Amino acid sequence: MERTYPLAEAHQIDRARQLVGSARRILILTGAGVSAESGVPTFRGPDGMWRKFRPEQLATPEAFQADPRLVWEWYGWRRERVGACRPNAAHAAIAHLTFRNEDARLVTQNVDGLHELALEEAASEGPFKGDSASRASPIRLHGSLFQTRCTGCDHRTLDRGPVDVRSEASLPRCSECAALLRPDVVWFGEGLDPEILQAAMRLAERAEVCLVVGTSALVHPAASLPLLTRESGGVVVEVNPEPTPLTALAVSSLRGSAGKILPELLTVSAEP
Ligand code: BJW
Ligand code: ZN
Repeated sequence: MERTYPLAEAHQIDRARQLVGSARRILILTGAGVSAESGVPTFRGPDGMWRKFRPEQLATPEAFQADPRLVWEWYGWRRERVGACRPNAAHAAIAHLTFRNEDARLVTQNVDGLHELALEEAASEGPFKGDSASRASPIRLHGSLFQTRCTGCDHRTLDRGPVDVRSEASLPRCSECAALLRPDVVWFGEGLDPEILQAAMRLAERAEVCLVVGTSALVHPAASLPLLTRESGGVVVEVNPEPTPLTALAVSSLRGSAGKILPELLTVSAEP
């Protein structure tokens, strides 16, 4: 069922447009909400439950150790569901901004690959035709749904295929050492890749504006990045239909859906 959201006040959008439009160094931090209008369920929203499990029960190394078949079944289901989704107007608006301004950088918590697809679409058509999508590649804090990592030798492989979860013996195995493969994502209690986190923290510290889109801002260290921007003298602008722990910190909090607000916020009248 389609949800309706309150509309952000026009004057709030104007103010935020001014802030974002006059900044050069911009960090865009996204969460699951940016993909909600593409049909990807958020983690903590009404569709966030898979069977009777909360994500916190499945996205942990302990859950994988106890029942790898169950965890792979969840990831296989998500791969299939996300694989059928397309980027929405919010992904496109962000892709266009990062192509226009090389100091506007995207840091995402999402593992769905939709930002990358939007960049590819922008590079294959429209005003940014011919640009290399990798020029504006997002920093992925929590990994990818479409990559596996070996539990034995750490070997990583791109994998968009279905997962055979009939038994533990049929689960994906490493081509190098035959150990069990796992989704190459960051689970609760696992450290983020230190280089990736460092890069995101540096961007947060030097950003004039940190634009936070579609995250409940409950999961750290991602949710701490906008604090770094604030502490370094920058401002935080939030886009979310619901208030979050970051709302109090934000100079402007736009209540509404990312697919509606981001094109209004980020699109300039004449693109190069
Ligand atoms: C819309 C919309 C529309 C709807 N438009 N918006 C500091 C304080 C407290 C705790 C900690 C702390 N530091 C670390 C911790 C512990 C833990 C943590 O944060 N726990 C909290 C829950 C309390 N963090 C960790 O464990 C992290 N690791 C770590 O810090 O390690 C330290 C260490 C160092 C060295 C060695 C060992 C350890 C790792 C966190 C990993 C999170 N992983 C997951 C799963 C990824 C894989 C997968 O996808 O399966 O990442 S959990 C899940 O949550 C996923 C998401 O990326 C992440 C954030 O969720 P997100 O994106 O915010 O989604 P939702 O659903 O929560 O929110 C959606 C929002 O969209 C809502 O607000 C809606 O309103 C909005 N929305 N429709 C715009 N149309
Ligand atoms: Zn291996």
